[in-house]
Amino acid sequence: MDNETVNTGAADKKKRIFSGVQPSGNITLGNYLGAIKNWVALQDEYECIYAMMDMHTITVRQTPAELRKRTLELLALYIACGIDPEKCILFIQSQNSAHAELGWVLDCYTYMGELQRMTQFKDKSARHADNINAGLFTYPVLMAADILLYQTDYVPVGIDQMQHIEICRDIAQRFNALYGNVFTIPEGLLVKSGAKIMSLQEPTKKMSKSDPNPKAFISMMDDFGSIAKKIKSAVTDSEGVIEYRPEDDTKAGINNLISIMAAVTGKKPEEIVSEYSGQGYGTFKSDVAEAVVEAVRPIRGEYDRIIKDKEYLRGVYRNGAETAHRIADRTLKKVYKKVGFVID
Ligand code: ATP
Ligand code: LTN
Repeated sequence: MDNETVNTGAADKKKRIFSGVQPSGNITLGNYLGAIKNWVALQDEYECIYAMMDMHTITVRQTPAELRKRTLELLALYIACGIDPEKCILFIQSQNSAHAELGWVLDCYTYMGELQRMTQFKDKSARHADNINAGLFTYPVLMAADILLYQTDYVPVGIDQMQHIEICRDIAQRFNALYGNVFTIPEGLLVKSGAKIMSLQEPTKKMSKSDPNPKAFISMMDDFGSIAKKIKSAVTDSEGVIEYRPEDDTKAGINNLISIMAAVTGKKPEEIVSEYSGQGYGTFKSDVAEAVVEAVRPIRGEYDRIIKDKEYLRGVYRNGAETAHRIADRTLKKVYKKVGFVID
């Protein structure tokens, strides 16, 4: 984590963090290492708000009952990973109407040309050519609303989301230039290791929970046997040398396994390389598999316990929505007043 971003503000006022994951599928090891794991470390130092981004999820067609179920599972997983509902605000995006409301206003301050450049839009519209809906196109505007509503200072995300953070900053700066200091300008917060975990089958592509090939990703819900099997059958190269060369695509598979090992053990890639120098891929893969299983095991234990307690989970998200609404409403009122809506 970038230490320069440690709270240096007024002693009594913690800086604010906002982030979220879409309940769009089984949460992957990439989501965990690139995002959720790092949120845990931030909760003592910052005021943290973490949401289940269900409104973003419907930009791609979902089965309603599944979406509802996965939203709760995601909340249980956040808590199982160590996010403490006593310290953080945890809520479901659709339970705070301010997101859609600010999203609409910001739509009117965002240009088509800016949105057309977004990589995620280009990727997803290619993958879902039969459903290129307007929501998929304006996705980054809703994401900007999510962040700006809370006067967020930092947004911890994986590298794939940095383009969305940039457009959020542009929209906020444009709005502030017109109306004065309405929004805090947020910054993305990247982790050093785990910021981009790649597919196990096509290691030049990011590991994605919506990948149609289940061998390409590790789900946090996979049984331990299949986690090990997927890692052992990960695509590598024929060179047979354990070296970390992030700029070399022919080493993408090994680079990725080294990154995964680094992220789960907290070691540096160079340390791992020297530990395994001269050894074959087989031994290394077995050790990576074991390290990943050991990282996932305690989370799964907690998850299995928490997911059964629906009343507890309901208490957490209801409570979270109430607090989130209260904070967001202050920003929304300010925005409505600035653009000329009658607010009393
Ligand atoms: P989808 O496949 O449905 O687009 P996704 O797996 O890309 O989903 P998101 O919900 O878009 O996941 O992302 C949640 C968080 O996880 C974001 O902060 C994102 O940057 C991070 N993340 C997603 N995939 C990876 C990955 N492969 N490596 C590291 N971080 C990732
Ligand atoms: N776009 C993100 C999910 C997301 C998000 C946010 C992350 C929606 N709104 C606000 C951080 C802050 C994704 O696909 N990972």
